Amino acid sequence: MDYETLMIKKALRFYYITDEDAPGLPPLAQVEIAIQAGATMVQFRHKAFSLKLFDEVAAIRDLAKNNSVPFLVNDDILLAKAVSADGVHLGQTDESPALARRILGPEAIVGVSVSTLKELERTDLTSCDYIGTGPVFETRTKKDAKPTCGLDGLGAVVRASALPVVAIGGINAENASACFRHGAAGIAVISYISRAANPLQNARKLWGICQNPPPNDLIAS
Ligand code: 3NM
Repeated sequence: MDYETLMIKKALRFYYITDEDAPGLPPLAQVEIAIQAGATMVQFRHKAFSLKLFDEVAAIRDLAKNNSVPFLVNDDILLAKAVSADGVHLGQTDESPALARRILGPEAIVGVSVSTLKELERTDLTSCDYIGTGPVFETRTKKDAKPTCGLDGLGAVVRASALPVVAIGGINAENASACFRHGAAGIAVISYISRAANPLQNARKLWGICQNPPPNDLIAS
């Protein structure tokens, strides 16, 4: 495995994504908690972003950078560029990873969402560093989430893809280990932290698993 892939896999291990709707816990405070617990990558996600929120994004970027945690922006390549993010995460209906690569440059981290093997087939991965696959489990955080793919769906994408895969959707301390056993390089989490009664406690539980994840059963089988 080349050095770059190793670094990406390490960053994907415990990936926190911000929640614009978490009652009483704004995104910056969420990220503080996630990083305090050990988050290895942070993504700013806001479905109704406007430039009024630019200072908030910049503060989250600074917090991540000061802690040497890669910082990505969801969907918006120009915002990623404007805030000097380390990269962008794109959905299937966003601009292409190739355009993100052209705008953000060779060092940027570019991720893409792939829910099914069919989507994997039609996605040009040449400009991508990693894949996000989900929802693995039921989620109430993403309004337009696709049907769950389950652990088998996750494993199928892992087997068919040369890129590292981060599992997303409904992930918590009870099911995170299974995602690693099905070959995920990491877990991406929102509400198990952002909407928890005790966000730091939940984040620490996840880090406990991510720090020393179980081996990938797919390699053995
Ligand atoms: N993307 P939670 S599921 C942002 O399937 C997102 O691509 C998904 O939130 C996908 O951890 C999801 O609260 C929401 O379930 C994840």
